[in-house]
Amino acid sequence: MVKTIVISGATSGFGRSCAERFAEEGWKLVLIGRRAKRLEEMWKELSVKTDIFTITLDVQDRGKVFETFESLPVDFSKIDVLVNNAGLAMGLAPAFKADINDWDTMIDTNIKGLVYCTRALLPGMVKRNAGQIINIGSISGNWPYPGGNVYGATKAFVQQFSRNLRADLHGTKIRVTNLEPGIAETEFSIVRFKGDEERADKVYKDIQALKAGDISDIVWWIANTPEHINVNQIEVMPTCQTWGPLKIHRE
Ligand code: NDP
Ligand code: 8X3
Repeated sequence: MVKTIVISGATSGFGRSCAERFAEEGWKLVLIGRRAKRLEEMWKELSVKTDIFTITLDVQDRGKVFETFESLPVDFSKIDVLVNNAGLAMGLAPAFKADINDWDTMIDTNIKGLVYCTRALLPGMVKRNAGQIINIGSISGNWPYPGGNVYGATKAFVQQFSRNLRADLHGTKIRVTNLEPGIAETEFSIVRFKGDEERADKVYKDIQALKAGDISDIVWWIANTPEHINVNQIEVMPTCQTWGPLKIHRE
């Protein structure tokens, strides 16, 4: 039986790489993103390999998220895996200088968007007593860093939400994982720095950051673990990334 995966944030980075990987393996894809042109290009590229349904959708829009998932075409309506990947960081300013609009956008996307997609698809999974949710958290949900303020806090939410989902799904066959990557070279920093590509490039200068394909490999592995195994959480960093010491301010 061909499986179906929903990937939010499929137009770039981890999401795009997951789409390519799962298409290669013959899964049916439901791809979500705001950039319609990219979705169209991906449909053209990947539909030679598998069946694809693309949805231009902003996951911040609660009404549209529910409407969309309630009206999926029959062939794409039995979702085996949901990858809640759509997300972003905006800015790196300290909390006392950060743009409050950026905070709203991160909360609305990384928390509320993820919650909407989950809530919309979960009843079907429970009814079928089958399914898997793979949330894309971040090391920033585990470890603080200057300027990480609301971004990291949204990812801490994702971690605890993932665990609480497991608690609610006790006794079902539905599995939930929080995958927590460290620094990875995608469009993430271009978005964080609002299109400043020079600043974004500096983030990855002279380092071997994680690649989108590293993460899609892990997503593929999680999705193919035997049904009796639930991977609760996985934190991955590139080897070049480690923790800093605690800082002490001296007068
Ligand atoms: P990219 O910027 O390359 O990809 C982000 C994706 O999310 C895009 O496809 C974008 O599509 C989509 N997206 C953003 N906002 C929305 C929205 N409101 N509705 C629908 N789709 C949306 O970044 P990454 O691939 O790196 O990021 C993917 C996830 O991984 C994010 O949750 C991020 O926080 C997380 N992460 C990233 C790390 C990194 O260092 N790169 C490390 C740890 C976690 P579109 O613009 O078309 O809507
Ligand atoms: C992205 C990783 O460390 O840049 O979630 O916040 S980090």
